[in-house]
Amino acid sequence: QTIALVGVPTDIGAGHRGASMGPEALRVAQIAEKLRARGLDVVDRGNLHGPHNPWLPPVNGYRHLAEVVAWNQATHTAIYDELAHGHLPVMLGGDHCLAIGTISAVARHCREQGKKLRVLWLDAHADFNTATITPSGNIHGMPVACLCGNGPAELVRIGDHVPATTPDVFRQIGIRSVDEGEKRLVREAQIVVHDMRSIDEMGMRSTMEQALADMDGGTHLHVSFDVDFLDPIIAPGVGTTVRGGPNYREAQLCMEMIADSGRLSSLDIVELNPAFDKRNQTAKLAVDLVESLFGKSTLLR
Ligand code: DIR
Ligand code: MN
Ligand code: MN
Ligand code: MN
Repeated sequence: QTIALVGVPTDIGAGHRGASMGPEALRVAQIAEKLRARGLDVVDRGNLHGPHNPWLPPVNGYRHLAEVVAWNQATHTAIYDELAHGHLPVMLGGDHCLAIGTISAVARHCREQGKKLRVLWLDAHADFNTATITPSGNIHGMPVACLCGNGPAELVRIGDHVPATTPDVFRQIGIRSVDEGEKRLVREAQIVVHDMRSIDEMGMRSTMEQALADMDGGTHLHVSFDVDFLDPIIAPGVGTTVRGGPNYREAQLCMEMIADSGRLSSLDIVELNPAFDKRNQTAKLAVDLVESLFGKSTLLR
């Protein structure tokens, strides 16, 4: 199966500038070459295009809504097209608002193919904010809510179906920062959250066994990897660090267990921000983890 890298160079939904440099940082860290070295067929589609970041304050609870819509429409089209051709799309972000485009495309593909969707949301944050409760107006804090139908009409209707998907498809892992109003919405939607306390108590192994349970040959597994999932000691190159995330070994085990499931069918790598990084170390770490996600292990090839 061909892996298609799709760069989406924007920080339109973020609270800091610089995630727009993420796709190039991942290329400099040799994401394509490292996956090819594993015997995988990789094509780099280059970058999508969209509006520049005007860096304005929120309007009615949203920053840059029109620009976020434009970038997500382009992302939806590109990712849907890759899936329709049987390819495995890897979206190189860009900030996490772009998951509205990717996951709406994946959900559409699943409906057409009669597949069951499972989304692993690897993140420090729940990304379930809405216009009324957001502390920032930044739409990268809202993609899960938008995908579940709770957001502005322009974003909620991206794709072919409203809502694009439902809370039950998500498994959130690594969560340790949920805003005051957001907590109640996450509980009410009954999203399955494996927060850091739960990972501390039961370990990454049991966490991932639960998150990957009840999948079968008809399951499309999408991984939305917000790089701020990782502990900032190992991954400083993100805009919104939150201390107390998974360490290197825990992150590796997480990726290895996803690979072992054999169901990985699409991937987002988002929120990498080279402006906060040193010598591209966070991009290199992300690529190292993505190699494990695609099956690299110590003794097997
Ligand atoms: C915060 C930060 N919860 C917000 N969110 C994210 O502004 O909504 N940072 N996603 O990566
Ligand atoms: Mn092909
Ligand atoms: Mn996120
Ligand atoms: Mn995050």
